Amino acid sequence: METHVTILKSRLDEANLEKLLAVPNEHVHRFIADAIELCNPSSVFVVTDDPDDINRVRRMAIETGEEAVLATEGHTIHYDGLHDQARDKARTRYLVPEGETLGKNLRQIERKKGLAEVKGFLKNSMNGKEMAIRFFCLGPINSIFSIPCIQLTDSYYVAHSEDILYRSGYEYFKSIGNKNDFFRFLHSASRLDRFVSVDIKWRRVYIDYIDDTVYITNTQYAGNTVGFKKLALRLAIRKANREGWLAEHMFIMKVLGPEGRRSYFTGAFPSGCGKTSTSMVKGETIIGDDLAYLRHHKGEVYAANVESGIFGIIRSVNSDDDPVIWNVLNRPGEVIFSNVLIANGTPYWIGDGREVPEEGINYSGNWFKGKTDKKGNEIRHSHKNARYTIKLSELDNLDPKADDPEGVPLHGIIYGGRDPDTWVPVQQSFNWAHGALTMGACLESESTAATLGAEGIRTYQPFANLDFISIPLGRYIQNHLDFVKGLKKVPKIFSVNYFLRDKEGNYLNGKQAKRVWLKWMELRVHEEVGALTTPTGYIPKYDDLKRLFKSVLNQDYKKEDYEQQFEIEVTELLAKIRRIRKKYRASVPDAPDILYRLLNAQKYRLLAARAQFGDSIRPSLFEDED
Ligand code: SPV
Ligand code: MN
Repeated sequence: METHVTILKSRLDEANLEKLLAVPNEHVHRFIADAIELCNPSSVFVVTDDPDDINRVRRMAIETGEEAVLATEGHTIHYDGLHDQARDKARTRYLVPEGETLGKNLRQIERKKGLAEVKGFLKNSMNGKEMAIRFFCLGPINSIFSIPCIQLTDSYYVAHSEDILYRSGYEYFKSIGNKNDFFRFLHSASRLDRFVSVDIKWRRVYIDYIDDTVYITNTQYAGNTVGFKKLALRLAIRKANREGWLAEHMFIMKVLGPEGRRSYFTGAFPSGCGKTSTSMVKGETIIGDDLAYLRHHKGEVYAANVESGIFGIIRSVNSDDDPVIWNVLNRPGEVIFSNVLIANGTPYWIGDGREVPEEGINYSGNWFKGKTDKKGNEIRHSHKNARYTIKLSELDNLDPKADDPEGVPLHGIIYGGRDPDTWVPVQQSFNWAHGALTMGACLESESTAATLGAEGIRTYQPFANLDFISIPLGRYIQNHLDFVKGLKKVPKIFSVNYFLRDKEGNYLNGKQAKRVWLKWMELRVHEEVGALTTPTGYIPKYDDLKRLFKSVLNQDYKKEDYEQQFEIEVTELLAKIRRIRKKYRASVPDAPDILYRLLNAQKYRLLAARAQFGDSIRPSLFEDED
């Protein structure tokens, strides 16, 4: 008899053993047996798709103390402590075989050394705890998008979050036979104090792409620990690159056109830059808010949501701007709140539009107004990166095709970041390569609280995916360029910028303007509205926006606002090209030549425009597109 089955027999009780052995896959058995030997849990619970098993996961999250029940039925709160509040980029590394490299942009460690280190931390880490075994499917089940995966974890908060966020895949695993092509995640929160990982300095997220396995320890923050989110994305990007498709940090939504026409868009924005709020705007429907797989189907590009839930930033969610989410967060139903303030069983967060209670409990323990940390810095009542975890099925604006195994046909792709001074609010690229390279590959954004480190620093964020790109960046870009070769229909590419500011730092657009930009893009993908040709792309004409502002928002859009918002700032745009080019020259040796050619062409168009019109060019000076 194989040794791994012997190990399973000695460590699982009869009921759990039966559930596990019903998955006829020796690779699954081996992965789990090895992990049990390493982490040494006191018990093992195999979670199937059965509601009884899933209910037990919910109960255990409360029994272990990782979640606490709130006043509203189905609501729970989880805290990550003072120091485990965001993705830890510095301690997330690829395990790279000796002699290989993934280039300067990616953090890496020699594979054998990294495996020894992280397995050292994982050794006996589940002593006295239970290991939960979870099977899921990324993308709709039984579709061209499906990727089976397994997570082993000693955190019932993590296991519970996964239930809300992903499609349960135990039966699916049973159907794939002895396939070895699945992603594996092994997580231990390790030593806890008041249910929070304490040995933060030993926090590790190590990605072994040779075995499609990720090892995670000494952290509980979902962005580090829910393997199917950004860790699976890293593995999926490698798989996509091998197989000729795209794995992206993108929402998917439907925008309604005239006479009920349905147009589907994806949008890539760095964390905390309006991705979720765009996918949720009033009047349209959502398919996903964070991760998309894009594949060829019927000679076109089709997109599917990797997930089935939202792990969303709660800051600034209020009843006026986000009525759909607000309702879900304020009525009975399954919601995990994390790192908000709880007072009298009710959650409060920054920007919720309510008065902040005098005291309560938050991620720092007992909280009161004016509380400071050891360094004397104020501890706000709710963390800036506090989150809510909900199922998409809770939303009133969920698109009927959200779970369609075929995905949805993609009409447009949008790139956006926190950009104070370069990009106009919306523009369309001249073609796929121009969009992928001058918008996707040139995306810059000010840093946010979604990752550890300083906020507000302008960083280069190609495709809003840099944190997760797991192959040399030049290859990733080339894969993008090659992706549409030979297709009958190619999606149009746009950029948006919600964060444009004037010299005094005031935002130039209201929060609702994005609804107008979406409608304009919808008309553009069907070639039903004209545009002006600027050096950086096609921009809307004033009259079209005026009409759309009226019909969508019932607002009178002023010509002077248009002139200011869509001004082409040549000096800033040239500086951006110089910044980006320097970055690519310094750290992306395999960047395709066409990137530099297109950036150069853009530079010369900007210089020619400056020679003719000066440095800040009002949009109406540009001509109609050909
Ligand atoms: C993001 O930060 O981009 C998120 C949340 O979507 S997580 O990646 O899980 O931290
Ligand atoms: Mn994200």
